[in-house]
Amino acid sequence: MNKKGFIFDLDGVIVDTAKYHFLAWKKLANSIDIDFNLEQNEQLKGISRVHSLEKILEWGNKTLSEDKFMELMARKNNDYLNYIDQMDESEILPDVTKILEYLKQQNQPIALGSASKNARAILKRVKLIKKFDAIVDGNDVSKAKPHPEVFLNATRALKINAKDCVVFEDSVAGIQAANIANMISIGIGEKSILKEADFVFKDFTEISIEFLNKLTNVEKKVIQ
Ligand code: B16
Ligand code: MG
Repeated sequence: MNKKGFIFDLDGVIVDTAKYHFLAWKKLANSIDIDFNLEQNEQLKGISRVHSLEKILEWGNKTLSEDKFMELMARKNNDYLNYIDQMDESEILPDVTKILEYLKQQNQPIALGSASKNARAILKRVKLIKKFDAIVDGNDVSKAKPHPEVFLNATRALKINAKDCVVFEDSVAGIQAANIANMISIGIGEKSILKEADFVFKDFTEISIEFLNKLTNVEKKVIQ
């Protein structure tokens, strides 16, 4: 079996933390008289914390001083951390552990490529941190997805060429980042949303061992 780099996004792929981001952003937005709904939360998936608050302020037609902006970001994150503190292994999405264990058993390098600055804390809470050979998160990058920086850093950490990497992502921006980096992009979610992905699965229960084996033998350009 050829060596590939398997790169996983975190939120929406390994765990569903979007619901906690939603609760924390809603509380924050409402506290400054801005409405915030689930549809807007969808648009924040894969987007950094700074860009998320910028978008919320834009939706609410508000501008803030830099100090206030930083204070609100810290407040949101504190709330979010309270939710994370309650997380455990039961929050790992279906069949994620099975897939990680299979790849590990096959000695395939595994990395995390997430926009979240809380990625390490979350992986520790759900006890998956040891499964990753490299972790690249929001603390390690300056350019947000769809810029491929996060995934390119992961390939460097794994010492695998970008063209030999596979990315699992739930956000449109993340799929675009993988495609720009010429990596095989696998969407986790809805086909109608993740149109640009090379493959889309509803979740990991739909991904077979045969499919993973096939991935290790092909490059992006030849895969159909
Ligand atoms: P934090 P991912 C992203 O994680 C989330 O999808 C996005 O909603 C969030 O704003 C971003 O992380 C930053 O998170 O506030 O924890 O630094 O999907 O790239 O794993
Ligand atoms: Mg995500």
